[in-house]
Order: sequence, then C-alpha cells, then structure tokens
Amino acid sequence: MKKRIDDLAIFGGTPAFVESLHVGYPNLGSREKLLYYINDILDRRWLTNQGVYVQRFEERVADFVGAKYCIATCNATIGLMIAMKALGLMGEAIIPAFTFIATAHALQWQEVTPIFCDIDPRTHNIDPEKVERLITPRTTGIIGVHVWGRACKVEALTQIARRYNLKLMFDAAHAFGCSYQGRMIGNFGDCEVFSFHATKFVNTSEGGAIVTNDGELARRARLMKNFGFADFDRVDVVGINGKMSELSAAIGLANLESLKDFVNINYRNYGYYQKYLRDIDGIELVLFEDCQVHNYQYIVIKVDENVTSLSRDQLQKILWKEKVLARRYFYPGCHRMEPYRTRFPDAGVELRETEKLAKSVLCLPTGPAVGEVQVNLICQIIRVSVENGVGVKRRMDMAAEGESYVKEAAR
Ligand code: T4K
Repeated sequence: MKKRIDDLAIFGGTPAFVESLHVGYPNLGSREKLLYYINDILDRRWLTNQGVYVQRFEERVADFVGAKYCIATCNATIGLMIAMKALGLMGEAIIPAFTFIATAHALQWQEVTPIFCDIDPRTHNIDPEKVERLITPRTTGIIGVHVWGRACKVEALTQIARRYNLKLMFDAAHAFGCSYQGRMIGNFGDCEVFSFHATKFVNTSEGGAIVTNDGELARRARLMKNFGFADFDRVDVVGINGKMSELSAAIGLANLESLKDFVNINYRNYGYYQKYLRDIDGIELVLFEDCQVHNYQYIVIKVDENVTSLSRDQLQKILWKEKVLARRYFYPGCHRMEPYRTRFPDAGVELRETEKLAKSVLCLPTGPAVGEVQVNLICQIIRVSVENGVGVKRRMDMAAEGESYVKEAAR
C-alpha cells in the first residue's frame, strides 16, 4: 500500500514491485500452437522468402481488417519505407511531429524531407487544419499517424490530399484491430502500415505489414520487399530485403488466434485505470471512443503540471523508483531529434501543441503482466504523489540540489 509520502520508494519506502513492470511486455498466445508451427517449419525446411506461414499470415491480416491486399514485412519501419517508395513520394511529405522517430526516418532515409505538422491536442493526431499551410510545390504526400490507435481525421485528410493531388498514407503502427467510423483501419488512404513489433499487442517478434485496396500499389510493394525480383533473374524495380521470416509469421499466427483475449485483457486494465485514476486532479487518462473498436494497447495519462505541481518527468522518476517503467512516448518530438533538430532549429515555434503534449504524456504498463492489484498499486503511487504534489516536489527538488552540490564539490 502507498498511502503517505514516506511510503514512496523515492523517499526510502519499499518499491511497490519486485520485478520491473514494462509498458511493452510482449503478449504470447498458445505456446503449444507456436511450437507445433515451429516444428512444421523445421520439417518443411522453408524458413523465409514468402513461405506458407507468411502467406497465411498475410491472408489472416487482410481478412481481419477487410482489405484486399496485405504485404508482410520484416518490421513496420521497412514497411513504411517500401510503401513510401511504392507510392512515389519525393521532395517533401507532411507528417506529425508527435510520432515515433521511424515515421520521419523512413522518409529521410530515401531523401524525402519530412515536414513536421502540429497536432490537434484533443486527438494527439495530425491537425488537418494545419496541414494545408505546409503544402508547397515540392509536397508529394501526407502521412497521418493513428497515435495510440485512435484514428486520424481521415476524411479531412483525404479531402486535402485529393484537392492537391497528393498521396495519402497512414502509419498505423499502433492501430491494428482498431476502427474508424465502423470500418477497420487498414482501408484508408492509399495504404496503411501496421507494426507487429514485440511491444505491439499482436506481435511477430519483429514485423510489419502494408495493407491496401490498390492492386497496382500492392504489386509494386511486393516486388520492392524482395529486391525488386519479378521472377528468377528478372528485377523490375529498385528493391530491398523487407521480407518477414516464417518464424515471425508463425508467432504472428499463434498470436492472432489469441487476439480477442489480448484485447479483453487490455480493455479490462483500461477499466481498472479509469476506476483507480478517477478524481486525481491534474491527471487525465486518454480515453477511447466507445463506438469504435480498439485494441486498448496503450494506457496514456496526461499530467497537468499547473494542477499537480509535479512535472511529468518527476512523476516518471517516482514511478521508476517503484519499478514501474512508465515511458514518455514521443518525447521530445521528432523535430527535436537529429538530423531534424539541426535542420529546422526553430520548428518548435510552429509546433506548440506537439511540444506541450510531448512534455505531459506518460504511458503506463498494461497487458497480461498487469491486473487489478498492479493497476491499483500504480494508481496509489500516482495519487499519493499528486495529492501531496507541493511537498513531493519540494523534497525532490531539494534532493536534486543536494546531488548537484555533491557533484560540484567533488570536482
Ligand atoms: N511508427 C510508429 C508510430 C511507431 O510507434 C513505431 C514503433 C513504428 C512506426 C516502427 O515500428 P517497428 O519498425 O518497430 O515495427 C518501442 C518499439 O520498439 C517500437 O516498435 C514502438 N513503435 C515504440 C513506440 O516503442 P522502444 O525503443 O521504446 O522499445 P523498448 O525496447 O524500450 O520496449 C519497450 C518496453 O517493452 C521496454 O520497457 C521493455 C519491454 N520489452 C521490450 C521487448 C522488445 C519487453 O518486455 N520484451 C521485449 O521483447 O520502442
């Protein structure tokens, strides 16, 4: 139990947990199924290059989201790169600054300049109203990111893309198993890219997929993920090795069979967080629309420092001492990471909402390693810290001053 300031590990109390609680602890489906698949793969002696497991995985993903084509890749970053190239993006493409760095790097890797757009603070997603002013004669595409699995304003972005004759794709790394206006994500824009990284609620250990309803785009992407080979000895386009392995596909297939269980666990935990975070002034849980389908894989809180007195970073420090490894996704924003920081040193001026959000959000652990007991304890830590915010901050500030004094004296 964490009831008083002195119970907090940062002030000498016993840490709430013995083992670290991660935000991205991988989900694993039936071990028997997986081992059966692995044995079968070993018996077949077919380990990669679009084997039967990858084909099956692609079919399952396409069926699940109701899209015509799925091209499995070795990870979402390479999936994004292939999709961008297959779409013919050049010059500049507009993306939100509030995203994982892979969205920006996938463009920059092929010398397409990412132009960072601010977000809508209500949705945490790219703000269509701000997209239009960033369009220049060099712009060839817009890439929305469905942050936390909450869909972008797809219609508004589609209209802008049509009006300016731009390609539109979505980084749907967080959004497998989520819907927008009743339709599964995977069906919007020219294409969408999912991540099946170990930390995603359905994982293939490393993996991704490009999903589209455009047959010609699918054909190009498929060529590109296999070095451009159209046949033995025949290369039609510049390609890369973006193939998913059979072992990854097997993990993915076993996990897909448990998808409903994973969502139920995440949804249950989301409910516990709603219950135990209720009425903590200055802490807002990011909510998901009841009318849409969600994977609930991210539990995100926003810390309003004006109310809590404690900064988000101080709260993170408190949680880490308790072995709750909360993460500051996507601090400090892509525009503040290299090479973009050097290239656009003043980008922050136009990215006010991104900067504010990047300083205030914290992702908390969920998934099968977490249940009501753990959520209750995590929320107790947050409650004790925030409800005693002024005192906790004072003690932390004094300790920090003491540390820097000792360091200074030791020089
Ligand atoms: N676009 C967006 C919007 C994305 O968020 C991402 C990736 C991508 C594109 C690119 O997708 P991929 O190319 O990765 O398929 C993690 C993930 O590595 C990354 O996939 C994810 N987004 C990002 C949001 O989070 P890190 O650097 O924070 O991961 P890491 O290794 O610290 O893992 C998070 C936590 O999970 C750790 O506390 C430890 C725990 N963990 C991790 C692994 C790998 C485990 O318990 N077991 C494990 O096997 O980026």
